[in-house]
Amino acid sequence: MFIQGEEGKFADPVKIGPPTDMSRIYGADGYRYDPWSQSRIHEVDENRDARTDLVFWNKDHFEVHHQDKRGLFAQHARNFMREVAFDADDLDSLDAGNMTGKVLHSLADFNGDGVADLATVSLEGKSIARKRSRYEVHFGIPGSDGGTLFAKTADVTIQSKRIQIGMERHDFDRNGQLALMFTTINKRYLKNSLFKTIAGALGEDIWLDLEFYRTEGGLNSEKPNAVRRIQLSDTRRIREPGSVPLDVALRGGTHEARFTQTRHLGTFNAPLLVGDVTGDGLSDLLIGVTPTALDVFVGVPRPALFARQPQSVRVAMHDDREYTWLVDMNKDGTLDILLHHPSTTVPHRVTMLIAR
Ligand SMILES: [Ca+2]
Ligand SMILES: [Ca+2]
Ligand SMILES: [Ca+2]
Ligand SMILES: [Ca+2]
Repeated sequence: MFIQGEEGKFADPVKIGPPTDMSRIYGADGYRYDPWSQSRIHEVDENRDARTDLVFWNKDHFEVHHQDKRGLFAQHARNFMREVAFDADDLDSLDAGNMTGKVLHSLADFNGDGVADLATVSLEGKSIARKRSRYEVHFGIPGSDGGTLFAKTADVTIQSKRIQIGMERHDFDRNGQLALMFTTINKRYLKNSLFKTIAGALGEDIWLDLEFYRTEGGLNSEKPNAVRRIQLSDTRRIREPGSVPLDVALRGGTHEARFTQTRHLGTFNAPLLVGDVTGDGLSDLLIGVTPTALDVFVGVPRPALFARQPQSVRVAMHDDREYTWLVDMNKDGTLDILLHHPSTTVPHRVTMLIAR
């Protein structure tokens, strides 16, 4: 890590984290596949001095590089022990073998008390019928030495009848309180059968649920505050088989091998964007629904997160989340939509939608 100072000079580099497994990083056509996430560095304020520190898991303990007043990170890491048991810190380990285990998901302040918390994800059950997934959050406790401890037992468990294949954090109303977005899949889409193959050939689509949980005043894991659906496969390409193997579902659309896998060549992840495109400070949810339409669920104040009915925007969409971004192109404080349409036959195109 090279930190640039005020005069443009870079400080001495700091080596952080385990060695990056470069074999899992494919060329530049993977916009979303970054070596930084491959190194599994967590950004939290471990010593609670209001400066973000960098933490990583090193085989059997955490190591933290504290940030100093100048914005530089300590050359030497300090160890802190774990109290929470898990098998690995690498999410990729869940999509291999019989796909069971408990993995460190992330360190972040989930309950907004300023102390870092620890989240794990577990998969249990060898067969799809017995498969169960679970996210657990262990709230951080201020340690007597100024550091952070994690409670041994989970404070919050978020379970679903469906299989949770991913979790992202978003601060939807920019009040420092995170909301969690789980992507889940019904088990019936994970089982291949002659019936599913026929249904797939007839165009039955696979759907994912997006389950949103607010965390204000503690994480309520009983029931999501909002659920929206997103289509998994893209019927514009080859017919998909109406089911998807769990390992492919767990890898999602941004993994390194998606261009070389032989099944599920079609777009795995339909466009999904979260950000404020209306300029009211509340994040909106944008989902690509057809090649020519984008559904915009406008953000609303709590307890709901989004308007019930979407506004449909007509636009030649890219069918792949990989090529869509929200960026403020004209610097007016409202996010705009940027689409890259790659092509092997004609020059690449870029489309911009400026939010007004
Ligand atoms: Ca700190
Ligand atoms: Ca916390
Ligand atoms: Ca908004
Ligand atoms: Ca703008």
